[in-house]
Amino acid sequence: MWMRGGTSKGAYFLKEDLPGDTAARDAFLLGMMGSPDPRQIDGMGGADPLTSKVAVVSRSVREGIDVDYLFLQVFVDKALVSDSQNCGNILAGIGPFAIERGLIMATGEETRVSIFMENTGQIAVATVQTPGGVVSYVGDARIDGVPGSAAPIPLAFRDTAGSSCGALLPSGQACDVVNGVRVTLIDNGMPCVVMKAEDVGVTGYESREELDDATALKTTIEAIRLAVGERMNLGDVADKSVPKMMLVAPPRSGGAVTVRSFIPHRAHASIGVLGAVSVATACLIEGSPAAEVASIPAGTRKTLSVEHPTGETSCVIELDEAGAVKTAAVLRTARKLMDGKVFA
Ligand code: NQM
Repeated sequence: MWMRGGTSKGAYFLKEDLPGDTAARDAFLLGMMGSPDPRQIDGMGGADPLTSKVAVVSRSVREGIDVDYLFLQVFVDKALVSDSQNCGNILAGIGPFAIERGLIMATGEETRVSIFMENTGQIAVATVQTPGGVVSYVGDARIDGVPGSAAPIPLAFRDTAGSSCGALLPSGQACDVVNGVRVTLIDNGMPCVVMKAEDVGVTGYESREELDDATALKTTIEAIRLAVGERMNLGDVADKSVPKMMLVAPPRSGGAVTVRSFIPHRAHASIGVLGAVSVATACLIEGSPAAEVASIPAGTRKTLSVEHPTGETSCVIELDEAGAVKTAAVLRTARKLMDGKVFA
């Protein structure tokens, strides 16, 4: 099934429909998307990392969990399929897909789907609109980066700290200096390197196109990315889609912070879901470069609006008494686009 999940788009498969052998599976997915090729002309991919994504879904045998979800990033211009990250946008389509495929039954007007994210071993709970026991994609929820409106799919995350890096702050510090730039190495669901845009010579208000054309900037931040892989417990990250590079600046539209993200080589049209949660978390850490530019609302349950090139993503973050993040939630939508047979 081809679906839009949040601001991403990709193929959703039942696990049993794909080759069990990883090499055979990856060869099939590369052929299906038309990779490697910057235009993906001989496949289904949209010549953009955000539209070259795959979800592999199966019924879960884990206690209290409905389905298992493995996310795979099919690189556009490299013969590479990576399971090194989650995707919170594609996650938005998992609940509807699981219900459509009969992996779980709708339970009423709304169906809560608990999802084990295999990439990092964490759990997300999606609430899907199911009036009359059938998935509804129609509704009034709007998310920036997607035209029009659709049925709301709130996603709630728990225990995302250290999802891939083993700790929220894998270096143990709020601020590290890498190649002369002050950064926060952080993972609250997505490994990210958060730095002030001005520290790498940009404003943080550039468009996606301007950033994609900024060759010198890309060279600077890629050097930082390669330098921090080991420090983030990610090993050699040359062929990995993480960590994401996040350039922050003061908010301009009443939000908490402005971000321009690289995922990791192309600029994001908006921001990833768990990327947004990780940046919002960085804003709450005393001594971090992000905290210096952010405007933080009061209270232990905060809505942090993360401004990005095409609008904003609101993260609802709940803190415990010690000030640590307890839960994070983000509103997404999804839409079924096509159901059929795809060829590699
Ligand atoms: O951060 C893009 C996206 C993502 C990932 C990326 C995502 C997340 O926008 O959870 O959603 O960072 O590669 O789909």
